[in-house]
Amino acid sequence: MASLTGGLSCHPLHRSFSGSMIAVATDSRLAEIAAKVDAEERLTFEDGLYLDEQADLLTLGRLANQVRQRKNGRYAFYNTNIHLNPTNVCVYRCTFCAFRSDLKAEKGYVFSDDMIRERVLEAKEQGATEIHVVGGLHHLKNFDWYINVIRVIHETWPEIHIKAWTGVEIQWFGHLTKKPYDWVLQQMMDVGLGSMPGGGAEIFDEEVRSQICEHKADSQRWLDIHRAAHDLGLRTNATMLYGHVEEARHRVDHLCRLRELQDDTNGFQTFIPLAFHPENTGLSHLPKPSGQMDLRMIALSRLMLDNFDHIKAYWIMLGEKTAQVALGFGADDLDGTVVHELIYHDAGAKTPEGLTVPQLHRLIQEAGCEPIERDTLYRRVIRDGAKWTIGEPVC
Ligand code: V47
Ligand code: SF4
Repeated sequence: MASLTGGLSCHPLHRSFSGSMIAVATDSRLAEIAAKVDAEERLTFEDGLYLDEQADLLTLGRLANQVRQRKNGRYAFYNTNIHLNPTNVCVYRCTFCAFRSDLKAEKGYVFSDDMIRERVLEAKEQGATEIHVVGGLHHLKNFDWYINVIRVIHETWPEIHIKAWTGVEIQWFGHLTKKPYDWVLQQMMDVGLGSMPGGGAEIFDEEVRSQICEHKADSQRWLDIHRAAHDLGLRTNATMLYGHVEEARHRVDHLCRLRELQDDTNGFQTFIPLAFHPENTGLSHLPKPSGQMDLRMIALSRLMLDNFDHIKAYWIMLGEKTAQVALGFGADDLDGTVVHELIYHDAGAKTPEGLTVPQLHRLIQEAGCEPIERDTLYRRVIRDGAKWTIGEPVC
């Protein structure tokens, strides 16, 4: 008969909970890393690689949870938000993308000003504090068209925070206008841009990038754009797309490059590991990342990104169940109510199109955490019936 600790412990990635304690006691390398986590010391690239390739899930989770508790206690954040993807027509052809459309394809769409206004009024009706705006790089739309998207949102409802445009889109606007990134960003801020989401980062390694998103902004440009945004006082997020053709060394390298920039600017708010969804993409022959991998990426990110305040378990792509468990593996944020998400649903995500606040509360409370509604900038949202006000930063 298999012993309680030994049944699954033959492979280091499959240890039981008590096996996780034994792992630290018997694996001197893991013990060394655990001691660094205890002492709040920075982990090296080699530490990260060891954790990614060798550590069992429960040890990873236990260490990551230790950091999460230190930074955010029992709090688990969410926000009330809505998505707007103003066009899916895109000049690029990232192999992992199911959302994009060719210019003349039947699937292609472009939002009119009225459609944008309607979406904003829907957000207002739902009490959303944030609108998340990203889309394709349309062959025929000029910079003014993208400026107009932000202007229309802001004029329709100035109170809503506009989190818009990935680094890839900002790079495209630079290409269209032949102006530097800080000029492009300033123009957007002048019409209402409040912060930037973390998309477009994918995997920074140039070789991997050439396989999955050959032509779009390279890693240095993505990092330069986020640096320029931080220098202008814009807060931004960062992501990493995992579970496709990359290897552990690429993931750890990605996290180290982000950590380096954050050391300089402290402008990133949250990191979101994004699980690859293969359906309807050019990589549909690949399997979806497993639950094991999803939790490992949350935990690894929490441990490597010691200078990031928040790690987001984006429930839309992880599924509610894994996102809930991730709150005990290093994540402290679930993103939000997320109405009208298209990028993952086009790629086969089976999650609902949105969650209600009571549903988010239940997920968080069952995980033993305290739900805190935040705005985009991690300030507490105080609700009084249909009205809301913004309080102090939570942590
Ligand atoms: O850059 C595209 C990814 C990103 C697929 O900042 C895919 O708060 C998996 O960045 N499978 C856009 N991923 C979404 C994004 C995001 C999401 C939620 C919150 C925030 C934030 C940012 O989605 C893209 C790409 O990395 N993506 N296609 C796919 N098939
Ligand atoms: Fe275009 Fe973005 Fe899709 Fe790449 S991920 S094809 S840039 S919409």
